[in-house]
Amino acid sequence: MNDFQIRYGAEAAEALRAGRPVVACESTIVSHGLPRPDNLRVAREIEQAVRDNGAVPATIGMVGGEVVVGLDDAQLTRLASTDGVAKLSVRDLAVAAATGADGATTVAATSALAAAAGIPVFATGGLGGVHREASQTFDESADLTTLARTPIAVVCAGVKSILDVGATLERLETLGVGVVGYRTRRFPGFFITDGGFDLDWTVESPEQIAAVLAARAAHGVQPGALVVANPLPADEQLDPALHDRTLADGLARLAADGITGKAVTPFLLAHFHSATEGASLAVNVRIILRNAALAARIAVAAAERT
Ligand code: PSU
Ligand code: MN
Repeated sequence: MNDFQIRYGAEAAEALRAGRPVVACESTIVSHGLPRPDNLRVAREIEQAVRDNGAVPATIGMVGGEVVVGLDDAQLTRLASTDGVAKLSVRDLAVAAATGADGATTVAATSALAAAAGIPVFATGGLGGVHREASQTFDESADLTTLARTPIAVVCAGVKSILDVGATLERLETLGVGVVGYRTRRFPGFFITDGGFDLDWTVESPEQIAAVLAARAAHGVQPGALVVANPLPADEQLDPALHDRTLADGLARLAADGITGKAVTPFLLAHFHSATEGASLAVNVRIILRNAALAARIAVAAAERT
């Protein structure tokens, strides 16, 4: 636990001090990835899923310029319900702090802050990655380069199919980020169970993942993250035909509206949620809750080893 310019929620601070299992949770999925008012309910359900599986949740965000690890309910409500909450990657944290901003942290910023706070496991929905047409736009999420230098396990359902999944996997390899499938050898595509690519490694249990984390730390040669890819069961995924139609339409609108940069991911997610009349939202929520539960079980297994 590090207290340099980080405010801790009471419960998270107590659990970290006592060496009890803690799971970091992300705020950008709440403020920019899910529509109101479902987002606040889901944020609370994520925390409950962590608790139900034996760990303490610490949702991370920025309130009035202060980084908070373990947002309380009033702070969570503020980030979920007010306009003008910034989307903060790592590079934004210092500027946002100095200007007293409210902000939600992306996978990149949440991982970096969680690792600084001594939290070994982080639950999210899907990673950012290499966008389609990145060879022209250079749009690759800072999630990837941050994970290359951040020692944390990130439980996710792969990367969204709105991205270039193959290119993202190649970049994770280049950057030295570990990737394992949880009980699968196929890399999931977020809304869909199978993102279309094989994985080299599969792990079978939270205990085995905790053993991977322990070996990584013991070797001391890999500075980066472990991505734990946890697919939705096939019967819970978004209908692949509906998915493909919605994606094609969303990409066309993106081009027509000239949306670029950090607005791309929120735009495409909002398009999915409205175009599928909530079907993608229900799938998105299932994904996050399943990831929160698995992350908690990994945190429990990791705490039992020490
Ligand atoms: N995946 C989701 N919902 C999200 C995001 C990812 O299912 O809201 C967010 C995460 O915070 C991720 C960010 O870090 O999108 C990536 O944005 P960008 O592509 O601008 O780096
Ligand atoms: Mn981007």
